[in-house]
Amino acid sequence: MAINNDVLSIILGGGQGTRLYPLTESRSKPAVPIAGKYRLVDIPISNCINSDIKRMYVLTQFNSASLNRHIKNTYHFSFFSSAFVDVLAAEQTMQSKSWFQGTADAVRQSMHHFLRHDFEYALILSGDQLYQMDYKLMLKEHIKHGAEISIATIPVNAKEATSFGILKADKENIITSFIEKPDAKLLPDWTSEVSEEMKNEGRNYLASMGIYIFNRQLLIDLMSNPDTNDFGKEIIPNAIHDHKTLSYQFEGYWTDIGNIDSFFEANLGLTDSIPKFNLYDREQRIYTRARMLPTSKVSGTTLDKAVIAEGCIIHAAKIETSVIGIRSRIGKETTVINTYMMGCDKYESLDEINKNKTSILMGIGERCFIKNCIIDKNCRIGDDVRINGGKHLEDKETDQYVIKEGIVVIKKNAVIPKGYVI
Ligand code: ADQ
Ligand code: ADP
Repeated sequence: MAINNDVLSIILGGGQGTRLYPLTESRSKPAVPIAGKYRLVDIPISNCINSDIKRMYVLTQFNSASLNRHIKNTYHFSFFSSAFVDVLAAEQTMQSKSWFQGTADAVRQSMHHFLRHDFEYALILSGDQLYQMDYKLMLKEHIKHGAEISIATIPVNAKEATSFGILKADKENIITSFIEKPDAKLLPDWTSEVSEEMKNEGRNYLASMGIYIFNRQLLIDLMSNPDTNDFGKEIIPNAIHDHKTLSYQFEGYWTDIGNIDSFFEANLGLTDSIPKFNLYDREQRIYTRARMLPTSKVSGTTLDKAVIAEGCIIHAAKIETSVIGIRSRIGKETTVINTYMMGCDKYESLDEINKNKTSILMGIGERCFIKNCIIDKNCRIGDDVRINGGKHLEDKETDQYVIKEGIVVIKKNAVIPKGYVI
């Protein structure tokens, strides 16, 4: 089967993006930097490329220069190939009532773009999940079962179950019932038979991963109903009764990184000795922009569970359980713990540094203490700053930072003056 000719991939790049605010203040969600050198959108795009699916649309609510630049500079395919990654931004205005109507509405509004292509199956993906998956295997099962829709599913525990679509399937894995984000009271009715291993972890509920395969004609038919705006809330719960819908169960690592807390956890998870998300897998590599940066230079620093991207200049005393992004600069005697620092877009030249002797340099200064923090790009943190994030802090927003569930998020381009304490 020539999968690239049969499948068109549609990546749902994000709605309003409020859950990842302030990281989405000046960029669309797919462009949010993760793991020191990648963008969120690199995950589904890389999974597609690794599955031999090379025609992709990324749907986003607003057309950020950052996302377009990243896609344009990263995904170059051969001149004669049919492969492409195109960004389709919602064409409404902020004032329009039809802004942010949900996932199915986003697909509906772009159907005319999709239908210009030959494809048998539409693969619909979420843009804010961390996982590695071979969609070829899912498609194989879809075809084998003669399904019209397939949904990738994963066992989850009771706490997680209330924030996902939960379903039940028969012995043939055909979905018989589906409920979007069930109330905790309803959960006892929604348990499924899962493997012994999953049962032992308390993962007794089968959740939709928000990854769907639709047969072309069925997608056209479903999208012709203008009253349904969301896959999870409307399309899927209705469609399972009339159309054979397969549950394709996945038991690998998968996590939704749609909010600050899970985004932070997923990034810091990369510092584990054997991370659940494997960036070192040659078979399932994650692609991103090739920047040709120099190697990182570290001096006098104790490193423990540190993931450091290229092009950094580090003099810190200690970096522990932290991800340090491209071109980061960290000054002497500074301690960084449980922190994701995204890095910088450029280096300040020696000339610039000498000219602006009084201003704060990009990166983190000297003698700072930084803990439980996300530092967006191009921040300037002065000497002797102390940021001690944690559950003891209340939610708060200032011009320069936001505190959400104890995590201090320093906004892009923020300047934190010398000696400041959070
Ligand atoms: P949620 O993740 O809560 O549940 P939703 O917020 O609709 O669903 O987002 C799905 C994906 O689409 C996300 O990547 C989001 O950023 C993107 N998205 C949302 N609105 C969009 C829009 N207007 N334009 C473009 N992209 C948009 C869904 C399912 C559940 C399932 C979980 C798994 O509804 O059944 O369990 O995903 O994460
Ligand atoms: P973000 O990661 O915050 O979304 P951008 O996508 O805007 O940031 O910046 C990413 C890349 O674009 C960087 O490599 C940077 O060098 C380059 N860049 C950013 N702003 C400019 C600019 N004004 N002119 C030229 N290149 C830029």
